[in-house]
Amino acid sequence: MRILFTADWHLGYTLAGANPQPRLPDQRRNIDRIAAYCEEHAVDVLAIAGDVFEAQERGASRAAAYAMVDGLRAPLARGMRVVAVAGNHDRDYFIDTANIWLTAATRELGDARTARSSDLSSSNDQQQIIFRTKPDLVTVEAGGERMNFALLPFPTPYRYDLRHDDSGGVAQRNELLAKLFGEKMEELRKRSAEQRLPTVLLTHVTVTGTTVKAHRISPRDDVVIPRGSFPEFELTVIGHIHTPEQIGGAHFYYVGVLDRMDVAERDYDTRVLLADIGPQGVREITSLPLDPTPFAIVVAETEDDLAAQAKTIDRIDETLVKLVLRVPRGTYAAPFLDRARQLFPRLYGNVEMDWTDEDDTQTPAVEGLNPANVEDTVRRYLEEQQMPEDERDALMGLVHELRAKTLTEGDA
Ligand SMILES: [Mn+2]
Repeated sequence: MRILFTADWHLGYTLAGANPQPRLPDQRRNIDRIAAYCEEHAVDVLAIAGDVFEAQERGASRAAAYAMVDGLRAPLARGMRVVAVAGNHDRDYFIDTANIWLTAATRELGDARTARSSDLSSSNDQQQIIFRTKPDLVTVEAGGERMNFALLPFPTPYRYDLRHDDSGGVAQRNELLAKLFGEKMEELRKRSAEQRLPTVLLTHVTVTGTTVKAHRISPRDDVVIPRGSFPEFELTVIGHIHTPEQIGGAHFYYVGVLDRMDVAERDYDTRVLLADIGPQGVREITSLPLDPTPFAIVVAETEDDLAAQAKTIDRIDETLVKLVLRVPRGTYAAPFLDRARQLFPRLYGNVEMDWTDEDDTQTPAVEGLNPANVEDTVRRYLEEQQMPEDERDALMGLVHELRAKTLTEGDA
């Protein structure tokens, strides 16, 4: 059975700030490439290891789901299945909605297919779109072979039935979640072993031993699972960490992000994994390249600098540019910004000001301030301040509330 693995699509995500840049066209270009791989290699299952959707409001969510179905039209019409787990960015209610939309859209494609040939009716008994927000073991049959997917979404209290008990705080909650995650994983392994089927673990979580931090989540909110607590499945494929990476010698992989999310990921070589799995496990596994969007940081002191740097960027119409202005405090920046917008069609986010008359010895209280993600930035600031834990938790609670309120107003 041939399975194509991918993760961290973040469909519908927009680079926010004063110069917002929607990413759906970049994502769609890479979905099209994935669809072409699926056809070229007659892929039976497309497996997505979490963070499939990240759209902030209804219109963008619908566009994201549509881009997915439309991009995957050919393999879906052929009968390819999609198996996915929810990541930390996937909202449970939206996954349920997406399940319905995708199933309906796929059924329309399928009707044309069944009209052409009737011998596919047995495979129609199985669900074609399998998105899970709760742990589950799913058997998939294709090309006369059967195998299991152990599906473990990113751990949240709701998904892993953790009864809420506020006495312990975030650290204890995460410890409990890690324990429940381990227990679920072992339970699925046992059930699968009884069926004597090869098993792929698909999940979205941080594993100890990775060198890179998870994308836009503070260590306080992240649940970390020790590598040693993973049972040996035939293949383990994980999302959440955006760099493609094999961990250790076993078939244990971070598949990597669909496309570079921001300038911090500008060196990532994006890819998907194509695996052929038989009754004895992995027959073959290969890495296929995606088409990452170029990113650049432009640091300029004068308008002439801007023009000179624009000339050094090859694919200027595609390149997402982060601009840093090195000017004396009080410089009138508007002409710079106008010029920058003309020169760099995909200038994104807020322009960073690096004041040249600033005292060099003064270091920022928190590294990598990100105006596009207020909550995470404030969280990281609070983490670095000396204060009692309960005070920090209370402050963070307020920030969370404020952000939830802003999002609700944004939705309306
Ligand atoms: Mn994630």
